[in-house]
Amino acid sequence: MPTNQEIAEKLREIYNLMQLAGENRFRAIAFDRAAQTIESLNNPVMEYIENRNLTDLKGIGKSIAEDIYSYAENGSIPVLDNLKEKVPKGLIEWLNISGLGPKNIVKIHKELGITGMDELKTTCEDGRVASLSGLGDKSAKKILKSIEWLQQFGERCLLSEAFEIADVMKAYLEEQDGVEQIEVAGSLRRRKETIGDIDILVGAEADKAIGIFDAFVNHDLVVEVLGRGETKSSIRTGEGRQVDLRIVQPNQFPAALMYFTGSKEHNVGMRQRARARKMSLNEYGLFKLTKDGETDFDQPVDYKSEEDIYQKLDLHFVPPELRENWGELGYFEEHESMSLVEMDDIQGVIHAHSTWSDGKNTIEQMARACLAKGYSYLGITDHSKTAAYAGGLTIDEVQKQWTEIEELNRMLANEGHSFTIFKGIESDILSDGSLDYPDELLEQFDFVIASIHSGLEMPLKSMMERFYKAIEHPATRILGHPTGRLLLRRDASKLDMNQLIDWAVQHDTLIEINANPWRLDLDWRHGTKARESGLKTCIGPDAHTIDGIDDIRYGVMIARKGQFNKERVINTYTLSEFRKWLDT
Ligand code: DGT
Ligand code: CA
Ligand code: CA
Ligand code: ZN
Repeated sequence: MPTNQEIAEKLREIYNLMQLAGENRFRAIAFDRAAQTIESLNNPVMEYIENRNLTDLKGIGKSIAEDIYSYAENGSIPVLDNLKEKVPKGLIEWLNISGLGPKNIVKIHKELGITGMDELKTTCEDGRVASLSGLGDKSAKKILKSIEWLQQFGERCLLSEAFEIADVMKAYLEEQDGVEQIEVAGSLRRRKETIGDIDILVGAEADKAIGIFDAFVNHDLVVEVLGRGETKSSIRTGEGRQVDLRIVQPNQFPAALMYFTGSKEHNVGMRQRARARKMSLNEYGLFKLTKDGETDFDQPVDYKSEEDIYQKLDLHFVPPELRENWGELGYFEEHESMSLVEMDDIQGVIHAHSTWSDGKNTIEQMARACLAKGYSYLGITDHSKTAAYAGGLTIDEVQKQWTEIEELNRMLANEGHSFTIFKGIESDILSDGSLDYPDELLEQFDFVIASIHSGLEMPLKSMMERFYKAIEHPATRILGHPTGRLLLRRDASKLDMNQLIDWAVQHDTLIEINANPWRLDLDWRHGTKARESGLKTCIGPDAHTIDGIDDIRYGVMIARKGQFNKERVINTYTLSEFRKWLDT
């Protein structure tokens, strides 16, 4: 049974191919709109398919409805199949190149007669792309840079994507006969913001391994088996993600888990510590050394858990998120633990958009969703007026929005909820560093998130001046997604994050951890600096839909990796504590 997501993807594929095939633009856009409608449906699209009433949905006409019925019935859509035959395969990949739209793709393809990514790269380098009318030197350089990005990172995916695949796979493998222990390892267990491949580790007796691997390679997600051995198998999913499954003896599980969790650098440090204590640590376990300094496999050191292994090396347990070689071995030699924020600590949702700007849900829908998810406050932060592309609010609209929020708060209180919607704004930081409304208006918001959305490529010095002005502005409480990066897509702005953290602390401004899986900045790599400076943050989902609120989980993962405890995350405050914080 196709999911909403799957059908939306098919429709979007048609949209992309139509553009490349030079079809009528409005016909193509209709598919994109239909994809959006289905993506944001709150109930399964199958219900509409079964009732044959898809056309009841906004933006879905008779012909697209037929396409969807066809897909649900026989797994194919004639118009899609035709398009696939018409459009050279390589060109579809070009759509991933940011800054290269379908019109130019078709132009380059027709005029230079190329379809491959490498050919495109060469023709960007040798000036052929630049010589085409309407493209030029600058475009060629931009395309080249994007290709380099793609080739460098195309094999990686977002934490969120890997997390969802691993969740499904883990739940499935857990049920298999003989699985005694199971854990996700690798960069995913360490909660890196992007993931190369997904590593899963199982503890099972050797005679159970065949059956478990059989189940693994036959899972629905698998489109290709990359390798199958006695202790390890690898597969690829439809989206091109690789999953490695390793099976070890149950008694080896803790050492193997530590080894395959990494990071490699953390492992190197651990092995050195073992050697210094006349022991040897590897993926099979912890062993004594022989007189000649060789691993003595006949003399294993007893352990039952990762904790035990750390303890044998005179360390306290290092949470997986922190195993990145920033000095964690030194830290956990001295400290018993580091207190880290948890998902259950989060009390409120700060940084959310509504239909007043570019969000897909109304404030009331967002608020009720927050209530249902157990939160006790919501800080609505639509875009400010300069962000016209995102439906930024005029001064007049701000006033109207406030009236709506006050009414909603009264209504929720009357229903007996102890829940508050706060009047926030995500104000653009303009290129000179000023905020987007007059000071008198800014002061009246409950809080202001100041964010940069344009002019992201300024030189370092002017960028820092711009940030300073925004941070020192008395209305600014939070600096939003500070680097402007989009993971795997767009580089961070040039900035001196250490300086930014110092300024933020001096002016009692938070630096957000934006929980949108594409952003996840403040980057965890600044965690030590942030902790030592006492920087505070709030974990903001930057939600544009009800579902987007749940991205908070990824923000919490990054906050933990960035060494944040509960106290330094403002949206762990209770409603009354948060209100108090707003008043300071
Ligand atoms: P990724 O997949 O690129 O996001 O990053 P990881 O860390 O998951 O790397 P991966 O999948 O190549 O290997 C998983 C873990 O296995 C890695 O974090 C540490 C361990 N490991 C793999 N190869 C080596 C190695 O050559 N030396 C050491 N010390 N550890 C290794
Ligand atoms: Ca990996
Ligand atoms: Ca791997
Ligand atoms: Zn923003």
